[in-house]
Amino acid sequence: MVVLVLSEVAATELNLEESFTTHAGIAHTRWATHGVPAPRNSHPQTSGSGNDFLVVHNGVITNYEVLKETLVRHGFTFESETDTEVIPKLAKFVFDKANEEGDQTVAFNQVVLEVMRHLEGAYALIFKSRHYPNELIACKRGSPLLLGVKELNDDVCNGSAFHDAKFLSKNGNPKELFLSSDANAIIEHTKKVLVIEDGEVVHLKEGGVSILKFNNDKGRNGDSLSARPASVQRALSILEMEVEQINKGKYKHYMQKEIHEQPESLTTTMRGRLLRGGSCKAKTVLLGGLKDHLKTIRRSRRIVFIGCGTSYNAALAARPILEELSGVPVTMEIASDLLDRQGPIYREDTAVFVSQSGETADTLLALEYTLENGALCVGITNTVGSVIARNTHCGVHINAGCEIGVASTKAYTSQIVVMAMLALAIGGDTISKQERREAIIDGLFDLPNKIREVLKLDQEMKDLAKLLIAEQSLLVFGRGYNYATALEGALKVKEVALMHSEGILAGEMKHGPLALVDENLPIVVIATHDACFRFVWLLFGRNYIILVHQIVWH
Ligand code: UD2
Ligand code: MG
Repeated sequence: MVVLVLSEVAATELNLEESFTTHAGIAHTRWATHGVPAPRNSHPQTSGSGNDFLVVHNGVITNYEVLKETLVRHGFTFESETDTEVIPKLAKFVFDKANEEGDQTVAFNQVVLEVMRHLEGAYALIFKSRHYPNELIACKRGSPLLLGVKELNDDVCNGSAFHDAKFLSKNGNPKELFLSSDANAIIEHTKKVLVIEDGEVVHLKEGGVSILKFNNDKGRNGDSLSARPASVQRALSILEMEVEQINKGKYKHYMQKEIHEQPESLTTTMRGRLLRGGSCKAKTVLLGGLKDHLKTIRRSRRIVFIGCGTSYNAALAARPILEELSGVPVTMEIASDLLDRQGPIYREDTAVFVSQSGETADTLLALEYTLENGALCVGITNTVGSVIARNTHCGVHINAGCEIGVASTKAYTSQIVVMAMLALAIGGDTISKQERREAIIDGLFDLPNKIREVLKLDQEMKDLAKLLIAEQSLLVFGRGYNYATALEGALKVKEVALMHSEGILAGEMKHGPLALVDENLPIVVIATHDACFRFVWLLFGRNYIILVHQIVWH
């Protein structure tokens, strides 16, 4: 939806010839979340004419209306419809106030600390100011932020900590520093990164880095300009991804590439965790991140899956197998709905948080809520170092490799496989279920090959899509294991094809949705040869398209 306001573009009069002597710059590619896509709503946002402070922002400021009112009362005029614009204006307000009070020495990071004290919502921010040339400040709460460091001497950065400018300039090597919300933007420059944590303020100055930790309580009690936030020591970590991973290769879109990566991504997800043959005769599962917690999980009163969208659907797909093998009741929660209801969570519960990015805002809020209620919190994420991975008591990284396509594909199947392995691990080694467990393990080992077979249907799928492209609406039916596939399939059609689509539990067909059905409405039925096949066949017979999707266990 690129409705750029052309007159506004023309009026910006960018001088592409002009050069600057600054060594620090900021930029942003952001979907407009407030206001139309137009230069005035794009980032950086400014404090006003003169550009005293400039800010790029990833996230959403929830109290911007109140802040805006206050700033307007102090004489600021707003030009954009963004939530972000309050931030640079607040920075200018803080800076001017400190200067009026005679504090000529107010440091850039102190201005930002004071600004942060007033912001609510989720954000990763980078600040630039003409009062502090060649300096940048970055800070975050809720949204992800990484610092990449290039060209450090290897023996200096390996596992060692740094906390001030002196450390970085010690080896005398030239270096480049990158700040980004996403590892994909940094990886082509460096693999050495520092994952910035909530409340931290990163100050880049004269080629050095210092990190301060914003102390909430201190801030609340009074003026953080005079409070002394603590300096933080952090170790660099190494990104486990390759530049090739973010190239499209022979594929037209990242999403297509990621769909075709599933045999490999699933193999990586299971590697070292699902074991059979070799020195280990028995077929078994080993989840390093959970082994110390399995006893607690087995003894819990119930297991609650918490997620949103695709991650919720993945949990729904895994629920039957978890119920079957663990004998523990399993309930499902959509993260935002759990919070809206303030649904009961008990100390005896095990809550499993599912999120590809490990940063999903609703899931994160539900995690905070669940931690407060004392349940054991387990994470299932694709991103090492993400907030959910760090804040859960334990968990499993799905190791699906980075996912660039906005609509999740390979992460979905890897999440299901991790949850199937979770079910096997919780189920333990009861003799009565041994045969069933081994069949599931064999099925999982075979899964990458099955997916290779399914992917050969690429052309048939394209032909089918052509048949459906002009339709207004599409129903997707499934029951049993295939219910989740129906929901996820319909979600993908909405997200990617922008067509109305509903995933429906086939058993519910006669209780309402049937009214929609006439000879024109296209219906996709997901029917595998499992215990539910007979019902589906009886219901739909040969009159409808039947896609036999031999994927997971049956
Ligand atoms: C770990 C290493 C892997 C390899 C392997 C060798 C990491 C990230 N993984 O994999 O590189 O050395 O051991 O056996 O170093 N966790 C959470 N919440 C989450 C996800 C994970 O708390 O949402 C914890 C988990 O409990 C564990 C740690 O993070 O303590 C690593 O989890 P993992 O799934 O990567 O563990 P594992 O043993 O497969
Ligand atoms: Mg997503």
